Amino acid sequence: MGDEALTAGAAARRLGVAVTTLRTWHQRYGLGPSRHEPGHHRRYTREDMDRLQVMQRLTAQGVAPAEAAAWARGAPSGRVSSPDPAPGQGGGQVIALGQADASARGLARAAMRLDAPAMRGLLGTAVADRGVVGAWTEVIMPVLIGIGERYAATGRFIEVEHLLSRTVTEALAAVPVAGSDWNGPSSGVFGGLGSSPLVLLAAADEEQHTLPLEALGAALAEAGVPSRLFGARLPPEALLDAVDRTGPAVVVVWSQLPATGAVDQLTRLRAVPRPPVVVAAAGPGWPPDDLPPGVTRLSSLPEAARLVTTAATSRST
Ligand code: B12
Repeated sequence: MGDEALTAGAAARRLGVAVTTLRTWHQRYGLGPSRHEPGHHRRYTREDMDRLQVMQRLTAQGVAPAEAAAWARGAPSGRVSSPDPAPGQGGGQVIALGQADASARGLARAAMRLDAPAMRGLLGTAVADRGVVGAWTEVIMPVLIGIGERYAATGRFIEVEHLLSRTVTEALAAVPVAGSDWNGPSSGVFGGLGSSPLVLLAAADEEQHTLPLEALGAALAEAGVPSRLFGARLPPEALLDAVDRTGPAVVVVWSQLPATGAVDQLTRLRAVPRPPVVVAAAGPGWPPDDLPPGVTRLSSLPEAARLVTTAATSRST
């Protein structure tokens, strides 16, 4: 943090707690901001943040707030010792995030504490402030990749991954379709562009990873483009039936793992009587340089949102 001093909002984001929690800690336990510049609200210095981190960690471990505050007040440099974490609390565990920004760090901390309300708050703020693409690439993706690495290194924290995934799903599903009474990417209600969504988003056969597709559905919703988002592991026959019944302009199939990236799923989509204008393969599970003719590869969320919006909008006009 250097000499930088933080407002209450910035301090709360960095810690992954609500601003009201910081106020309570200030008023009841004396853990307030100490830097004062005339004409400005007080700011949290690095030493204040060290104390707050101790407070946050101990309260998350079940230590009573007054006791936690006493430990925290004895922590001027962040090198303070603290009581052992309560059994099962995983105290002191962190997700390594490299250069990720403060909101991503706050989300990672809230995820490791299994604090779903704090995660919801941070995700809601990130989507509102940065839009879906910004929230996904700057805040959500770094934390997902970090927790994936943590899992690979330790075989642990599957519970963190599941709760984080669940809250990300909730935040993305809550994005309404702009300019429409259609209810968002996971809704089946028709409306918006024409009478039925022209975009179909599906996970490949046996593929359980769906969050990037959910991000795409939310980014499209934000751009006013409704989509039908199927959940995990859509069998290829069911996908063909859905295409046959709804005649979409665009079908995006997500494969995260090479084991689910069999390209015949894509070939068959091109061979239906009324093929979609765009059949797209998205995700790292597809072969790197061997897609069937006529299949478009999508490599990032901004690219996918742009291309799908263009294809769906030109078909609807
Ligand atoms: C969340 C998660 C889960 C959740 C998924 C929940 C859900 N609703 O999606 C659950 C718990 C279900 C799960 C299950 C499993 N998982 Co998992 N999971 C993850 C995690 C943490 C995030 C997945 C994700 O959303 N990635 C998307 C972004 C964040 O990452 P990315 O794909 O690398 O992003 C690149 C591109 O895809 C692109 N991109 C990013 N976003 C978007 C969006 C669009 C639209 C586009 C076009 C591109 C794009 O940009 C990035 C840079 O190139 C990853 C870690 C990781 N690094 O991905 C592990 C990970 C993918 N899982 C892994 C594993 C091993 C599994 C399981 C096999 C575990 C098990 N033993 O059961 C099962 C898979 C079962 C199956 N058949 O699918 C491994 C895969 C290793 C490998 N390469 O083979 C990973 C990498 C974790 C790890 N490091 O070990 N998982």
